[in-house]
This record gives sequence, C-alpha cells and structure tokens, in this order.
Amino acid sequence: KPAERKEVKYGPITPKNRTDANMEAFRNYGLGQFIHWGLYAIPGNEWEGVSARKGAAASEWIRTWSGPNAPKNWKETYDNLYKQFDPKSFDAKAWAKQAKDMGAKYMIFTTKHHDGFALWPTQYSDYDIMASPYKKDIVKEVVDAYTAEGIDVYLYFSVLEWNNPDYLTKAPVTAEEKAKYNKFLQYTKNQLMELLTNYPQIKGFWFDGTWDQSWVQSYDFTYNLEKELREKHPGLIIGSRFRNDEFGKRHFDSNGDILGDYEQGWERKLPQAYEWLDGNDWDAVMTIPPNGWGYMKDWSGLYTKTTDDLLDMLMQSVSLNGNFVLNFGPDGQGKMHPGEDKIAKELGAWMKVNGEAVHGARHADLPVSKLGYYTEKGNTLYLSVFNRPVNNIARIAVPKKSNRVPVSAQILGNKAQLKVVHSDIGLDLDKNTYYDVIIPKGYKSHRAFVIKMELGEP
Ligand code: JFZ
Repeated sequence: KPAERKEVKYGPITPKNRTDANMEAFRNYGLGQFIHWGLYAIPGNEWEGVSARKGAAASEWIRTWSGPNAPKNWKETYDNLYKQFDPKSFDAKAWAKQAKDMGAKYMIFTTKHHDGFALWPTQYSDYDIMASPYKKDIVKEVVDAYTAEGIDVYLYFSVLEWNNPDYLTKAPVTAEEKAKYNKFLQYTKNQLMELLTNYPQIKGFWFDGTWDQSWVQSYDFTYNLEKELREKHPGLIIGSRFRNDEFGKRHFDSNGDILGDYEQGWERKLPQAYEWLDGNDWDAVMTIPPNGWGYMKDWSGLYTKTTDDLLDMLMQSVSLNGNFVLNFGPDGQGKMHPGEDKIAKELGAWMKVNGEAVHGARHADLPVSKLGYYTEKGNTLYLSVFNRPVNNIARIAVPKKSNRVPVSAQILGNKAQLKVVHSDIGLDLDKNTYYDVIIPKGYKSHRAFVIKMELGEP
C-alpha cells in the first residue's frame, strides 16, 4: 500500500467485505467446483495421440501450440472442432449430483474460454453451441442442474478471444483499430447482459483474459460496465480480475484497495499466512494435474494431486478465510476423467464426516499449529490434523489473554470424548498457555482427521 492516498477515479465500486446475504453465502462455501469445458475437450491435450506439450502445459491452450504432432494448420483445425462437438454422455444432473456428494457449495462454469466458442446460444456470434451438432443450451443445463442441487453457480467468462477479428491485444491506436475494438467491447457487454438475462439464478461472474493492454486501457468502459452489470443483477459477485484503475493497476487499485468483491489472484497457489490477505475475501482455484484446466486424456508422467494433497489445500484455504475451488475437465463426450471421479468420491467421503469444519467455518485467531489447520464456528474450534504427533498429544496454544479455551473435545465421526488437559509448560509464559487434547492411541485414520473442541471459560 502506498504511504499517501492517491486520487483514483476508477477505484472500487463496492465496499470491501460486503455484508449482504450473497457475500455471506460466498464466505460460507468453503469448497467449490470449477468446470473447464469447451472445444479443447475434444483433443484432450493431444494431436493424433501425441501430447501437444508435457509437464505444466494447460490443455485448454492447445490452440496456441503446435506440438510434435500437430496438423499443419492446427489453428484452423481447432477452429473447426465445433463441427464435432456432440457430447453424447453429457448429463448436467449427474455432474451436479457428483459435486453435491463431494461437498461443493458453489461451482464455476466456463461459458466461453479464450477460443471464443460460446456454450450458450448467443445472439451476438455464430461461433456458439447452436453451430455444433449438439445444438442445445449447455449453460442452461448446467445452471439448472446445479441450482436444483442447491449449488450456487458462477459463470467463467474470458474477455480475450483468440480468433475474433475485432479483438486486439495492444491498445487501439488508429481510428480503424479503435472502431474495431469498440465493436468488440460492445459485443462483450452484449454477451454479459445476455448471460444475466438468460440465467438470472447465477450468483456471479468469474472473469478471465483481462490482462491485455486493450482492456487495461478501457478503464472507463469497464468501470461503467461493472456498474451496469450490478444494476441489472443486484447482489452480483465479481472477482478482482475484471478490471483495473486508470493507472493500469489490476486486482487492487493504486491505493491497494481491492477491485471487485473478492481477491481472484490465487490460481494454483495459496497464500501462506493470514496477514497476506489483508482481510479480503478470496478464493483459490486448483487443478489436479500440474496445470491443465481442460480435459487431459493422458495423466501418465505427470504428478496429479492426491486426495490428501487437496484436503490439505482445502483446509489451509478455509483456515485463512478463503474458498477452495477444485477444477474438473470433462472429456469431449461430457464424461469426467476417471481420476477426477475417484477424487470427487474420496473428497465426498471425507466431507461427509468433516464438512462441518469447512462449511460456514472461519479463520481462528490462534497461533499457527504444526499439526494442521484451525477453523472455527462460534464457540466451536476445529483442528484438522494432517501431522499426527507421535505422542498423540495435540497441543493447542491459546493466547493468555483469551477468555475462551478448549474445554471438551472429540474427533469428528467418533463419539468418544477426548481428554483435555491444561499443560502450562512454561514456554512464552507471557503470551500463550497450552491445552493438550489426548488422541486415543487406538484411534486409526488413513487420512487427516478433525478434532472438534468446544470453547469455554478458562
Ligand atoms: C487463466 C486461463 O488462461 C487458463 O486457461 C484457466 O482458465 C485459468 C483458470 O485462468 O490462466 C491464468 C489466469 C491468471 C493467472 C494465471 C493463469 N494468474 O493470475 O496468475
């Protein structure tokens, strides 16, 4: 943050930490699902059976890469994939059921990625689902199915379009460029208004592809567009990746104030300390492969995150007041990758027992634990134990000045009451005191488990 406040005309439109019901719901989600689905699902990161790129390649970017086995005119090939898009196994209700069983409370769906192909029937382009053999409104199916399961829907929307002749990367200079790009801006606005008209149930937008100078320099347009979107859809939630101020500052304006309702920069990474977040709402989005949001046929040779890895990230996120959003990339027929199915099941089984430490839970103001992550709900404190101590003593440091300390404890999914012992071991006596929760030696768990503690007077 700058020492002195600067005059910023195109700063935040909504206040930090909105207190309305929609934002409260956002804070309570804990776990979300992202779905990247589009034409890139057909190649699945391969040209004729050979990976376009190995390692940290993002499969939904295949149009930009030739790769060892790409057809000569691979961009043209890609731009004709829509003629084959006919997902016979697509079942939005099955996806929504899976997400619900996994414990997801919101989902983000790609209406249009960087390739520009719209998965809904749009009046403003011919490059949409109606041009494909499928010819049905996929966005509607998804919005309806998830809403019916009680899962809030957010729409991912890429501003950037690779193959739109009106799109520019650099800020327009000539009159001709300006006319073209203005047309593009109008088109973007039309599509966004159209999405709000068609799918009034949605809770928010998850914007992407807003980093090019053309968009950055359009701060007057984007500021007004944000206002119009909010007027049309009261309560709408927009992340910090939508726009920037007149000095080109994205996510946070020149005074360090967040632009939008939550910080949207945590992409395949997590904040390591609560202080980093400056009290802002946030979510983190995560892939299972190293980087690959769209379908990847072949996971071999890649490190794909395990259920335990993901649970660790989930609890870290929630303990820092954020939502953790796990990405799925269904194949060209609409089926999830088998590896994703497995993870969804395992996460769901864990969430069934431990979900109360996630949904509606908040950051707990306690010294960080080496054993795992704290979350809290009213007078209930949760410790998700990822590192079980060899002596089975879960030692909880409590600031001396605190008027709430653990008075009783159990393990979620287990009825037995655990012993709680005040063990003032004499370290940093002026600051903290300690409460030991005794984990029964016979208690076995093959994953992280959650100690639930009631807090009361010392
Ligand atoms: C973008 C897309 O390019 C990608 O295909 C995917 O949809 C992902 C969710 O979003 O990629 C980004 C965007 C922002 C950052 C990194 C990758 N970032 O802010 O670090």
